[in-house]
Parts: sequence; C-alpha cells; structure tokens
Amino acid sequence: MIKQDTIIPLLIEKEKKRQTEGLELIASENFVSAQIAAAAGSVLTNKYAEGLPGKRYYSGCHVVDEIESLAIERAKTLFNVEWVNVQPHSGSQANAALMMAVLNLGDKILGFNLAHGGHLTHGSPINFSGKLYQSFFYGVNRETGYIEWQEVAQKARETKPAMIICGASAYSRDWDYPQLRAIADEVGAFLWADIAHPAGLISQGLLNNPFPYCHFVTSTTHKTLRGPRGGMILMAKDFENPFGKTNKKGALHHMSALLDSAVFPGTQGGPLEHIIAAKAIACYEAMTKDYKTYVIQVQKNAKIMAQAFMDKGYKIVSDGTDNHLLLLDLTQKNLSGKQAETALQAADITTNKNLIPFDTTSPQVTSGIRLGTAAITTRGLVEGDILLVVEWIDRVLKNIADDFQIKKVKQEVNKYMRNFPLTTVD
Ligand code: DSN
Repeated sequence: MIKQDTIIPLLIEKEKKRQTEGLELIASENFVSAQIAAAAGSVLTNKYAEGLPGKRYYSGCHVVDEIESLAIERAKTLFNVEWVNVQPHSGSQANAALMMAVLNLGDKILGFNLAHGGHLTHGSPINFSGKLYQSFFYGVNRETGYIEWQEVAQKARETKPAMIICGASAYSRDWDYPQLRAIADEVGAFLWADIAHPAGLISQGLLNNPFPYCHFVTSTTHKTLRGPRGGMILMAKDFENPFGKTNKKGALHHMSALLDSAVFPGTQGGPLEHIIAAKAIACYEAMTKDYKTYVIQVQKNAKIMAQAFMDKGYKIVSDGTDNHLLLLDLTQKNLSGKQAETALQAADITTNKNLIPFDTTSPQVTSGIRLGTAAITTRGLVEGDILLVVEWIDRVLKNIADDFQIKKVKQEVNKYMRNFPLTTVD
C-alpha cells in the first residue's frame, strides 16, 4: 500500500486558500473550470502516445487518439484554421518547434524588443532563440508607447530577416497584421504571430485577426484562453515547404509535416494527453456564449482599470489598453516595480514587476508593474469591483512604508474575494 503524502495535499490546500482570498492580477494567469482541472488531473497522465492520432509508436492509443483528434478539430473550429498541432507542452515549446521547422541555425529573426514588452523566445540573447538564431528587434515609440510599423519596415529592410515575429507579453495595443505581412513579403520573410496573451480575445473577434496574414501562429492555452497550461501551433492555410524538403516519393512536404515532426521527435517526446484533453475542453468552453461574455468583460475591465489609474494621476504606457493588460509606469511615483510588487503582495494583490519601455533599471528592479484582468474577471469582478481594486492598489502604493495600512488593505481584499468562489472547485 502506498503511503499517503500528507505534505503536498496540505500545500495544495494552502495554495487554494491563497488563490481564493487574493487578487490575481498577473496578466498571464487565469482560473480553469472544474472540468478542465479534472481532465488535467485524470488517468490520461498514465498514457504514452508518441506520434499523432492514428500514427503512434505505442499501442493502446485508440482512446487518446479520439481525445487528441477532438482537441485538434475544436481548435481548428475555434480559430477557423486549417491545421493545428496541440502537443506543445508550453508556449516556449511551441515557439522552439516552429523555429526549428522554419529556420536554419544562424538565420536572422526580427522580433519585438523584450525590454519594450516582447518575449524571451522571440530572440533574447539569454534564450535559445537568441543563441541559435541571429536576432534583431523593433521597439515602441518613446513618446506614444506604440509600435510604429514604419520602424518595423525599416528594420526589416536593413536586416533582411528570414522571419518577422509579432506578439508580446507586455504590450497593451493591437497589431496591424496586414501591414506586417506587406513588410514580410517585401523582404521575403515569413510572418509569425505569437498570440499567447490575447488568444482568447482574438478567438472572439475582439482584436485584429492574425490568421489571414501570418504564415504561422503560436499560442499558449492558459492565459486569456482559460485552458490548462500548454501551447499550440496553428496555420490558417497549410502550404508546400519552400525549402525543397521531400518525402520518400519525392513529393514536397507540406509545412504541417515539418511542424509536426519539429514538435515530435524534434523537440518533445510523449505528448501530455491529460493536458490535451483539457485543451479540448477549453476550446469547447471558448465556443460558448458564456465565454464570449467573459472576454468582452475582460477587455472592458482592462479599459476601466487603465482609465481609473490615469484619473488618479498614474502614467499608463501608451495611455491605455486595447486588450486584457496594462503597464503601470511608476517612474513619476518614485517607486520601483520591485517595491510595488512586494508591497502589493503583502496585501495579497499579486502582480509582477515589469520593465517599461526605455527603462533605466534592471529586470530585477524595473520601473513598472504589469496588470491583467483575465483572472479577476473569471472570479466575477465587473466594473464597480475594478474601481475598488484600483483604490486598493493606490492605497498600498501611497502607503508603501506603512505596514498597518497595507495590512488593512489585505484584510479588505481577503474578505471581499471570499465572495467570489474559484471556478476550479465544484
Ligand atoms: N511568462 C509569461 C508571461 O507572464 O507573460 C510569458 O511566457
């Protein structure tokens, strides 16, 4: 008989309490439904299924074949695309596989500057993407906080990249995909959108649609999409690879074949079928009216939050938001992102310190904090609650050295949030 671990279950309970009583404002987090949590914690974790549905390297895969096929079909329907691979274990894994399929080592890539809101896997020198490929970056305009497509075009003409990457982890504005495609075509580059953050909003038509313009799209499934932690790769239209790679019969491989094999065996082993089942449920949920209502509220809440901060004299990068997140610039408040994050955490308000464009501090200190509304909207917070959230944050930041005031905010936050149950729990 296996001895019961008494420690981890207690720690899970402790984490559940933290999630229930706190305010979750990390822009990349969310709360899954009970059915998604159940699938992610199901017996499917026991199964090895290297390969793809119908083409596995193990037997006993007939059930997981049905599950993975359904996940693929649902993701295709949700985003209205021709091809999806649902196996990447994370967004970074999806990105690694995509780059392996499309680029040669040392190829040039042009992405959005990490220090302006981009992502590590878009060419950062401390990530595989900047070590294996030669990376160049575009950024935002110092005055407006917006990316200028002219600058992207100029950088693309100067560097002649093999791939242009659009997408971010801390940019609150939308992307002009037709412009980016025109730039990519002009310099002979592929265009790749990483929609990890705004995927849910894009799926409901609340932001510009990258699919008709981008050769490749990658995403995570756990941010605004509100599924389990994981990634996927999508193509609106499959196409013959331009690298001359052929199969045994001499026919050109389609990109889908190159991408599939870059995921497995290229960069991963066995797929996580329990997570793939949870992704299938997330796509099913994302096709319901309730989900549409939810993402509309996420976007509304972010706009209200940005305006409420500006009304209180805070600077928001780009003076607002189009999506689910905003970047609070604390330079004029004489506070670092680290100080703000720590004080807010003491009040059970969870955020992350974040570089702001042209920041003069380090990523460990930063001059900003990033706030997102995906998770608190799942908890059920609407317009009036958001004003209260801004009030709490303002009180903490104004009383950063006053433990008594911060403790008072914490008590108010805990009491308030107990009224909004976690969806994960039945
Ligand atoms: N770490 C994620 C985020 O917080 O945006 C991106 O990978």
